[in-house]
Amino acid sequence: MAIASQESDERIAYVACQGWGCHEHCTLKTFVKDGKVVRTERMILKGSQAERYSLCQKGIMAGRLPYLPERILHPLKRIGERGEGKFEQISWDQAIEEISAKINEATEKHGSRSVLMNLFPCGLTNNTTGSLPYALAVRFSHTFDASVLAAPPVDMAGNQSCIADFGDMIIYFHQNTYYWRVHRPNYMLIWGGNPIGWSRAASSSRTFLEMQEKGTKIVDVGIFYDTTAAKADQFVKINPGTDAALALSMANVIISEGLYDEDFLTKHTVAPFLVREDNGQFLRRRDVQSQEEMAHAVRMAAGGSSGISQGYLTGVTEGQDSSDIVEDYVAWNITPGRPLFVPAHVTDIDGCPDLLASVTIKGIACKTSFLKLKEHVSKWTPESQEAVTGVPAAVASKVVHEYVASRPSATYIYYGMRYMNAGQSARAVDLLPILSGNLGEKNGRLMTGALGDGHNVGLDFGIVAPDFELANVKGTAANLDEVLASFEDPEKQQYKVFINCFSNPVLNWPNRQLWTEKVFPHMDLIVVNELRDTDTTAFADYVLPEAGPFEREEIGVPLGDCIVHLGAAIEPQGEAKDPAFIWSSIAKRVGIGEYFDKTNEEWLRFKLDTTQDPALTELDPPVTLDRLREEKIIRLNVPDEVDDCWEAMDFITPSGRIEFYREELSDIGVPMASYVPPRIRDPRMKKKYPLQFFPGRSRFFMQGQFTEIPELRDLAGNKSTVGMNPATAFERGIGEGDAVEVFNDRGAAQALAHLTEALPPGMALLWYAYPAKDYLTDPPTVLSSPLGTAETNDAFGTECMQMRFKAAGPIPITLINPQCASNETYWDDLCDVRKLPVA
Ligand SMILES: Nc1nc2c(c(=O)[nH]1)N[C@H]1C(S)=C(S)[C@@H](COP(=O)(O)OP(=O)(O)OC[C@H]3O[C@@H](n4cnc5c(=O)[nH]c(N)nc54)[C@H](O)[C@@H]3O)O[C@H]1N2
Ligand SMILES: Nc1nc2c(c(=O)[nH]1)N[C@H]1C(S)=C(S)[C@@H](COP(=O)(O)OP(=O)(O)OC[C@H]3O[C@@H](n4cnc5c(=O)[nH]c(N)nc54)[C@H](O)[C@@H]3O)O[C@H]1N2
Ligand code: SF4
Ligand SMILES: [Mo]
Repeated sequence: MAIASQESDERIAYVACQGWGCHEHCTLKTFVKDGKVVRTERMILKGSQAERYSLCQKGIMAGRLPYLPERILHPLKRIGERGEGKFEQISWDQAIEEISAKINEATEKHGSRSVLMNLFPCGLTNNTTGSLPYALAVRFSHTFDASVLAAPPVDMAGNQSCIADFGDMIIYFHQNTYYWRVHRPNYMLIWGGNPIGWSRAASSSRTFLEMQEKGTKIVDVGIFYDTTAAKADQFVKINPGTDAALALSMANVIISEGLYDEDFLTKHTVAPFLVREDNGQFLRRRDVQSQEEMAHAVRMAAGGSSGISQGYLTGVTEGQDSSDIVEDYVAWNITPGRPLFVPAHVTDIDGCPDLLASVTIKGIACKTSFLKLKEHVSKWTPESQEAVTGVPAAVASKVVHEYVASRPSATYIYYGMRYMNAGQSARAVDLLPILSGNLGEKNGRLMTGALGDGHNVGLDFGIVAPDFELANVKGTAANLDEVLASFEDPEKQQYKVFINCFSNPVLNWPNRQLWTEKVFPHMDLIVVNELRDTDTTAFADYVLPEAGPFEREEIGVPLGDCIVHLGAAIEPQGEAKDPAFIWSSIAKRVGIGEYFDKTNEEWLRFKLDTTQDPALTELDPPVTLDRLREEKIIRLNVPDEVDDCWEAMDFITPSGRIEFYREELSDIGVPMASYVPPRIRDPRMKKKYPLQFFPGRSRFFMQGQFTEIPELRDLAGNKSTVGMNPATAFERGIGEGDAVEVFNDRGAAQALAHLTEALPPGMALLWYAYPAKDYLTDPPTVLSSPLGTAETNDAFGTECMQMRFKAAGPIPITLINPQCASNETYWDDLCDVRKLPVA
């Protein structure tokens, strides 16, 4: 019975996996012995979905993270040049004193907004339910009135398409792929991304494979033969960045062959609404009725008129007055032909709208947005798209016909389309579930960028502040291009202090030179709050060691249905401190101590005691920290069913409907999804650099994390390689294992060649996430475009963010996770490869 007694010495704690940024949100059942983590296992929750968790290799190895040599154990002060990575160990007192003094100095000279905070939380565990490191950093920015750097342009395909089509992104990001294990579709279109066995390596991979086993056909649209393609029933290989052309041709098939769901389009989309030919705006009641007519309509409604012909004579919904109705949308009744007025957020139209109407009312020529879409997509047929996408016409036609005929069919768009035109590509793919009505099917739906935490339980995301009036929230958002512009113009807000928390921009926010040469030299102080040595800490003046997920106590709602006591598995290593210590210490010395009067534990109690969310407040006995410490996992008061964000079909777009036609975008020429060639297809550029540069994410790392764990490094091959099709290599005289240089005008990186038929000719793939110190020369991202600058901004990106802020209403910008108004171009740069001379 030695085994039993050995086991009885072990303590169990639950810890959020540090690879949480893969959006699987796995939680590690962590076994602790003699104060050390010995192993991690998957965790079993409570309720009908208790078994939904799995772990990937990273979760199984995560217990190594606290003990790695790269771990930062003490506060550090730079002694070498920035970038050299030479530091001395100092005391917390000295670190806090010196940092605070510099913040005060910058504030005196340039105002508190000269403090620029990078708070991008993707790589932070428990980020979607308001973990304390995030919440307190945000609280600091709000109380200090600092500038918060708008998040880097990542994952823009889903961000922009959700904003344009459905009003915002966050609502749709809480979806979990587990949903499809319960509501299995007949057909699954995975478009742009590599979820199976790679980017969604745990529960989601299981979902897809289980679905397939039960009969769902999986079709994957991608550019190379990745792990998802290998598992799919059909792989559709497409030329990089050309997805909109294929998707628009499929939309054309659905419309021209009458395969669309008229009822769905009429109720839930802007399809019936007339658009003015003169200005591209939706026709409004004020355009066709006089003040008098509208006032009359309101009176009629108030008097309880007969109801016959209501649409024409009154069309006034209960509760509307003459000031609301001016904005009503206008549809066209089939017989008799007459306008139908439709207020925003009303689904049932009183009449029989003609989806294909083209009419002139009061001298204004109009067409329905559906007719406009029909005309817009008509140039893209399965045949015409072939030259652009490389997808044979017969394949395009077969896929769309099967997708429609297999209803309910589902669509999963992930983030693989990382090109300047990503938002347009994803909007085009959105048309398939919208037009076919599969979006309205319980066993169909669309997932775009699912963050995966299901029921969105409000534990005060990002602010820890029911004590806080929204009006008191200070601070502002700053785009990187504004920051860069400020260096050229002393009249503008100057930025002098850079505080970076839980992200690694020098590695992950291309390009590297942007930070090291353009931003950092202007900063009087760079503070990095980290767990480990990174490419960004190398440039810090001070590094503050934070207690990691195993070490600090937290509460979290990993998948939306259970609240879990997290962390506190082991003591903080070295002198690492919890976030309450770090932020309170600085706050006291920069004049905002009153807002930071609690310890980590007190914040957790406060958070639980003040929450207003019925998922928690209606539990009996109430969830206190003591109860949670005891029970570890408590089932929340949420429905047993998986969360379904599409259920209500009420959208926060201006019309309350799905807006595949967006009037705000008509002035910039893209009211509807359009094919815009990606930059890598520009013939002039291609002449100079013929290959697509693809710095992709590694299977065994989570962005820049896990790269130090020896076992995972071994799995990943221990070094970055340049993947190439043999034909591409042969043209350049390159063989397997040759040392090569990948280069373009921005820079060059060296690695060994790896030849593989899995990649199409014309690309060079580097798994990018190894730190700079692993390369003999520069790391690969020196070749990438500088994201978030004028080079990657455009009118569409800017307009998307404007629409997002407008939809959010009066909420302070820093509370809605401001994101760069630019596009991501991770795969949208060109390069060439040459063999290096043998040394
Ligand atoms: N192992 C691991 N998992 C991760 C991460 C990690 O670093 N490592 N990172 C996490 C994060 S932050 C994110 S955002 C997600 C991203 O996860 P995904 O979106 O799934 O992955 P990406 O690496 O962006 O996408 C790469 C895939 O996109 C496809 N692709 C590339 N270009 C095109 C194109 O033009 N058209 C189409 N249709 N497909 C194309 C390729 O076939 C390629 O396999 O992964 C998360 N999961
Ligand atoms: N070339 C290239 N670049 C890319 C991508 C790509 O595919 N190719 N993918 C892009 C995408 S989609 C994303 S989302 C971004 C991700 O970019 P990042 O968010 O920068 O990604 P990570 O490498 O996960 O960085 C998270 C950092 O936070 C630290 N950290 C983790 N937990 C804590 C904590 O509790 N406290 C503190 N203080 N620190 C913590 C980790 O040690 C790690 O260094 O990268 C983007 N960059
Ligand atoms: S890295 Fe692996 S174990 Fe960790 S959350 Fe992602 S899938 Fe789960
Ligand atoms: Mo991401």
